[in-house]
Amino acid sequence: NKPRIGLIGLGVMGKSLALNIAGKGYPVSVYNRQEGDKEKDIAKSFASSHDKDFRIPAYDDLKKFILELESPRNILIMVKAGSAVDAVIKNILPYLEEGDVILDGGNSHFKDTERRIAELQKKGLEYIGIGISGGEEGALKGPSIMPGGSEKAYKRIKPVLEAIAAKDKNGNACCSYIGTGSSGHYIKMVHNGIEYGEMQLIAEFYYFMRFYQKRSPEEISDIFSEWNVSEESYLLEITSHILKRKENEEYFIDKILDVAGQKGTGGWTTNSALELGVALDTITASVMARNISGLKLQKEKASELYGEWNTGLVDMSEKDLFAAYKSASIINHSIGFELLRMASKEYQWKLELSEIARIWTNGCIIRSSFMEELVEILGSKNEGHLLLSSDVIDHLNKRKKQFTTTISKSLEAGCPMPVSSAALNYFLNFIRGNSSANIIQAQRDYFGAHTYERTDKPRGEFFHTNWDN
Ligand code: NBP
Repeated sequence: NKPRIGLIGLGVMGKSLALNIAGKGYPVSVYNRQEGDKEKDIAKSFASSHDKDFRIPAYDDLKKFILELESPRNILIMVKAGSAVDAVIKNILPYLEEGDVILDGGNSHFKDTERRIAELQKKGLEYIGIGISGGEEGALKGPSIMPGGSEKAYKRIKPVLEAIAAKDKNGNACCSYIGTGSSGHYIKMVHNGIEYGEMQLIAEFYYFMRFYQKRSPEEISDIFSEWNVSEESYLLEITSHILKRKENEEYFIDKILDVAGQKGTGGWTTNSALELGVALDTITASVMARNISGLKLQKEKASELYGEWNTGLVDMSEKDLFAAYKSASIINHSIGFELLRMASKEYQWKLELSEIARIWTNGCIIRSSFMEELVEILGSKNEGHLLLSSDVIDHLNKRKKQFTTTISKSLEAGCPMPVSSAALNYFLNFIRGNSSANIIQAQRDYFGAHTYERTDKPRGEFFHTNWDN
């Protein structure tokens, strides 16, 4: 008896997931709201355009849609995160019965998921927050799926989720029960944070090669293709494709306005790191880089006022650039996984980091050969910071000179490298046994009597100095 999924929200992701579910032989019914003068009957026209392949019952009447799903129901919500999810829950609640499960497959904020779990539990309903990554194509062909919440409820729909998920190199589903509460949505948020960092890193190396080495998009595309051989990465691969594209003999990339959008998950990751007191340099820098890109008019004015800061062509080999890119990317991943480690402790989720890396090896946007490596590294009982693991130390040590020289030369030439330089700064800060923080502690004690610990006394003992004497 295969569990039926009732899917609400036939946007980009909802449509692809419905087809994926039907294609794997699981029954699925669909509903989409009818709004104003929009195309009539979104659900029915979707179902009829695929009726040669699948029979997908489609509804424009919410009550009928819910009541015709056999109990206990499995309702997958695929709508815009935020108030739309609450609106859908409010609208379906009157028709639900104890034991029904609501699955939220959107990018909901983990705290919203936590609140919804608590509210729905009181009504005898289960709620599963599912992180889904892979975009439109992934949703259709096999995304990476990160379900968190009630394990009992998860087990009921596990066969469907495993069937539609991408498969790792051993043929296992890139879908795994993450943990209780909002852990599924939390790790999807951090996945997106790492993704922000990786995207910005590639953008920085493109920008450097394009404007500080005067290479054409085509040449850079070839370089990214080469890098993609040693460091297979979905984001490198698609950027290489992007850079090859032309429109009327001109590079298409030059037709795209350089103002970056964002839907929030990167910033949420930064907020969470601030709440937990975790350093998140690269991911935060990537969010800020998107924010600065929005100051388009002021940036154009500033470029006139400050004149050319570009000191000319920078002679640097593709090998050196790759070494710097790879180092920064390793540090960006380490920072993301460190946040997961600390969040797992704080929220008592018992996250299995190696398993999380495994379900990120395929289907999702940050899949790469390094993610494959991380499955092993994180699985070898590494309990601490990833930067302390021997494989990562080897990676970074052998590229030390190329990393520091590349970043300092590019900055010297006037090229903005927000994430690459944040990675280098984080790393340099991390690998020094001492730091400048004693000055901070002295300053805090000086003006605010905040006290400090002493190097010649045990940790936990606090002292104050009367600095006027
Ligand atoms: P779309 O914008 O393509 O579709 C949004 C859907 O939400 C539409 O079906 C829309 O109905 C429905 N909706 C909205 Br908006 N407000 C609603 C409301 N108040 N009541 C009922 N339905 C409502 O989004 P999408 O790209 O499919 O994304 C869906 C979720 O998946 C989001 O949380 C997104 O962040 C997440 N996600 C997206 C991607 C991606 O690559 N696109 C990847 C991973 C996760 P309508 O048609 O009537 O407006």
